[in-house]
Amino acid sequence: MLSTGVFSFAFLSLASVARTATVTYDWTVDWVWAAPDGVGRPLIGINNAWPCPKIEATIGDTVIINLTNNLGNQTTGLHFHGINQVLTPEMDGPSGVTQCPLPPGSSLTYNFVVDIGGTFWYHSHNMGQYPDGLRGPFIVHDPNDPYAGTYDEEVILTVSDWYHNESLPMVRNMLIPSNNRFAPPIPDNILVNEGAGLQLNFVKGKKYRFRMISFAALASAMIHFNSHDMHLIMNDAAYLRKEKHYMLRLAAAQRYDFIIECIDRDNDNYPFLVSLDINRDWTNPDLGELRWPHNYTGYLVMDSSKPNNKVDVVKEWKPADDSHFKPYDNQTLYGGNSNYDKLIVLDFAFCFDSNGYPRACFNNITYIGQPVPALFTAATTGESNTNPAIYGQINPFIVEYGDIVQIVVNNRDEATHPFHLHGHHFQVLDRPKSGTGDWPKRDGNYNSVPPMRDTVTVMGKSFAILRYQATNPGTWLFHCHIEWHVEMGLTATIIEAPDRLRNFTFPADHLAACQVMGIKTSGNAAGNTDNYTDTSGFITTPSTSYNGAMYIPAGTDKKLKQRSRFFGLENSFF
Ligand SMILES: *[C@@H]1O[C@H](CO)[C@@H](O)[C@H](O)[C@H]1NC(C)=O
Ligand SMILES: *[C@@H]1O[C@H](CO)[C@@H](O)[C@H](O)[C@H]1NC(C)=O
Ligand SMILES: *[C@@H]1O[C@H](CO)[C@@H](O)[C@H](O)[C@H]1NC(C)=O
Ligand SMILES: *[C@@H]1O[C@H](CO)[C@@H](O)[C@H](O)[C@H]1NC(C)=O
Ligand SMILES: *[C@@H]1O[C@H](CO)[C@@H](O)[C@H](O)[C@H]1NC(C)=O
Ligand SMILES: *[C@@H]1O[C@H](CO)[C@@H](O)[C@H](O)[C@H]1NC(C)=O
Ligand SMILES: *[C@@H]1O[C@H](CO)[C@@H](O)[C@H](O)[C@H]1NC(C)=O
Ligand SMILES: *[C@@H]1O[C@H](CO)[C@@H](O)[C@H](O)[C@H]1NC(C)=O
Ligand SMILES: [Cu+2]
Repeated sequence: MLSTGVFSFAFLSLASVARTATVTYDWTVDWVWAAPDGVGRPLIGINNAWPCPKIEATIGDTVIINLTNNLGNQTTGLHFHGINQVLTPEMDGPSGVTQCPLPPGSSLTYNFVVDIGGTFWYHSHNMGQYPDGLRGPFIVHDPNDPYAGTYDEEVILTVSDWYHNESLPMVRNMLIPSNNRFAPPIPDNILVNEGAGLQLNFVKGKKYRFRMISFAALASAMIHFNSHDMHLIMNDAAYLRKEKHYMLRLAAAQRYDFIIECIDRDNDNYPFLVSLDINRDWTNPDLGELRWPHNYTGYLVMDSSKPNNKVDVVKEWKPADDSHFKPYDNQTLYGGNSNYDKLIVLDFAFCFDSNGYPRACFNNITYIGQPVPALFTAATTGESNTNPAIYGQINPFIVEYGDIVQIVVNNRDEATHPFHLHGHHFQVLDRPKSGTGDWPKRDGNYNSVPPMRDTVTVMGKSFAILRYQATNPGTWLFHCHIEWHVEMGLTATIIEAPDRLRNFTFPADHLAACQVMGIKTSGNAAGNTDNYTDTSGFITTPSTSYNGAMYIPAGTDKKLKQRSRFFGLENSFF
């Protein structure tokens, strides 16, 4: 069943949620053959199956995942998107940041406490790997959910763009000098619940809590239900005051929880439409050259003897403006309108590296992974760990414990981009429309009760103002969640409360993974433990040969590698 692709997540029964203090998963990561949209391809699954299973826990639970890499030819790792990893920064998962890539044949245990409830997801955060399938839902139940009792059943609804090629060759084709317009891979299809043809049981009078998650690598998803409104209660695992909406837009990695009541009408089967938005800016008709190429119709089925032949017609997509959603707790903006401790201004534009390869830059600097992951540098360089220069070209920004941090993203590109922060949810103080230009370098009148998210869409040629309080020591990425742009370097690193990371110790399996990979676990970005400000060995130009997550055993002769690529043997073990 799992490999056929026509797969529906069953309705979840609330009664079946076990209230255990520890939730344990034993997972292998494997190549699996599947055809989610009818086209077969190799996919990365878990325990020899795909779609990947869901993680389910209750607030306060410890989640333990023992992950074994059985891929043979690729490294791996997992990130738990939206889980803030309070006191466990080493469990966040991005390769080269908080851990080394997990090599084939090795195991690594993720062990952390889930502190807030809501709808999350997990995914590989290792070299463009999650679009190959390594992603799944992560649900955290909240015993004090303010909306408990206002719905009868829960439904997970995942949406994603889908590619018939593997990530590695697609990113290789993207990172070439002739791609001087920075074109990303364009999806071949759309998946809902990792397959096609979704039909959900829909019973008169019942209320359903949808947990909608975007697993996308590039595209956003517009959603509309025929004859039924969405009563929105959460965005990105942050409660909202209940609001009625008829269209929503989920950017890559975002989540919406909403309640739909099966209205008492004519015992019909109701279509819903999910449309893939790969336009550069859906609000700008001039940039709609790729308007809605992939539509998906699913059905809420009241009477299974009736045919599902209706379609949901949407004349124009006008999704709700999520920058004006209202947080449930009425939390006002941290610090007050223009009162904050640390300002980080990130001007995003596409750029070229010194070899003429297309890249994405913050402040004219592209992120380049360094020999030593940032958290290891922070943990092993003593007093020097407050010096951003020792971390190498990872766009490091130091913030102190307790700082109220304001991040400004100026998007100089015409397209919209969804930005995600690890380690925190942030308030969205302002997110003006496309064409507004840069932040005017002074604080305006911000939304005094701003919504909280972990991923925000920044409009084309415009900006966004985000704020959070730095009470979570760690090395946290801030990046565009378009996976193809991550591979272009559209990432910054917040080094948070480094004074509290000194002498941080890593679990033995983390260190063992690094050892197998031949990666140093102490010193500055190049592993220099004598002179932290000595930048020799730092990587300052991105490699011209992109190998993605391909496993290259430590010490493999470089020439042999190049020759094997030349002969098209990149999938072999040399
Ligand atoms: C993790 O799983 C691997 C493979 O099944 C096993 O060898 C290892 O002992 C497990 N580790 C832990 C900590 O359970
Ligand atoms: C997928 O691979 C085929 C064959 O190499 C190529 O023609 C096509 O352009 C690729 N698609 C993408 C999105 O890269
Ligand atoms: C998808 O649906 C939208 C809205 O109904 C429509 O504008 C668009 O043309 C559709 N796309 C395709 C490929 O049918
Ligand atoms: C938030 O404010 C609204 C409107 O004033 C009010 O109805 C609601 O009770 C408040 N919620 C909380 C949790 O204080
Ligand atoms: C950006 O950096 C490149 C070199 O990496 C330099 O040539 C260019 O002038 C810089 N642009 C700006 C706007 O600073
Ligand atoms: C941290 O380790 C260094 C040596 O690596 C030692 O001098 C220092 O006392 C340690 N600090 C703490 C707070 O343990
Ligand atoms: C550390 O390296 C920097 C840069 O190479 C050099 O200027 C400095 O003198 C070195 N410090 C020591 C103590 O060797
Ligand atoms: C690894 O193996 C899978 C499954 O056989 C294959 O599809 C893939 O292209 C191989 N190579 C790399 C570098 O992933
Ligand atoms: Cu993420």
